[in-house]
Amino acid sequence: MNIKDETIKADRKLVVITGASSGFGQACAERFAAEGWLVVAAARREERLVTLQQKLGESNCIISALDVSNSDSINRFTEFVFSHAKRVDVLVNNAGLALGILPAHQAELSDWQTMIETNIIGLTKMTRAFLPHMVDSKNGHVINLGSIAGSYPYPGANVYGATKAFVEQFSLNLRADLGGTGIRVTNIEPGLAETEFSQVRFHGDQQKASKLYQDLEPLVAADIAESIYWCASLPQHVNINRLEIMPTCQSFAPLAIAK
Ligand code: NDP
Ligand code: 8X3
Repeated sequence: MNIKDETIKADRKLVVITGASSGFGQACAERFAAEGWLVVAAARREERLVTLQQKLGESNCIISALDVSNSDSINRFTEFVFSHAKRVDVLVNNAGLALGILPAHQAELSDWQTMIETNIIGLTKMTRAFLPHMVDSKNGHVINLGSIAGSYPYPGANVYGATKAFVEQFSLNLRADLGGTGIRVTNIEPGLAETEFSQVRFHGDQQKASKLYQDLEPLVAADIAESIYWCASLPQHVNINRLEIMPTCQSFAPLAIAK
């Protein structure tokens, strides 16, 4: 963590972004910084965060190591943020991943466990850590990264899709609990988007990942960052509950009937 005290105390809108070392998270950091927000960018790969900070400038971007699947790391990170910041305006719970595309009876249990620990438990703990501060300051917006996979089943999505269904319902239930507090909650539900997502899903098989996006126009990280920024920048009395976004080339398949 590298931070000058006066930077974080400055009276600027502050956004905390998890998984800011790549894809949507990195694009969000760039989008919010471009609008004058102070960005706290967190992820496990610190060297990536250093490059991001160099690009955005130290006065616009604070970086911190964070592993959302590790409770101590979440506690250290939360303490760090709130020992310096008066308030957090937006928390973007973006850190997440899919691992594997095998059918349920062949999938790796360890992949399932990592997805659950990251996409469900990590996101839940981050939210629980930040919410009391938001409620106390009567200010805040939790923006979660769900997925179309949380609403629509497809072969191989088994646990990944289920984690995103959790995120969808958790986001709606947060809205119910936070009624009257002024805290906003949004679930962003993107479809096919070209980031490092598929490289991670295919366990580093770059060729397989690139092939998925060949001959089509997927969403790109900047599209999602724009949507997230739009939700955050709407007037305080407007809450986008869910925002489902697909590339135009993606739509729905017929239901499968086995014969
Ligand atoms: P990327 O793989 O490009 O980025 C994922 C980010 O999550 C990285 O910065 C990674 O950082 C971070 N991350 C993963 N595990 C952890 C962890 N344990 N602790 C902290 N950070 C972690 O993928 P995307 O940008 O595409 O994905 C971002 C989110 O969007 C995910 O939740 C994903 O499920 C969701 N999504 C993606 C879609 C797509 O098609 N791309 C569509 C719908 C939703 P590091 O490894 O450095 O920790
Ligand atoms: C990622 C989108 O369609 O690959 O959440 O599951 S999809």
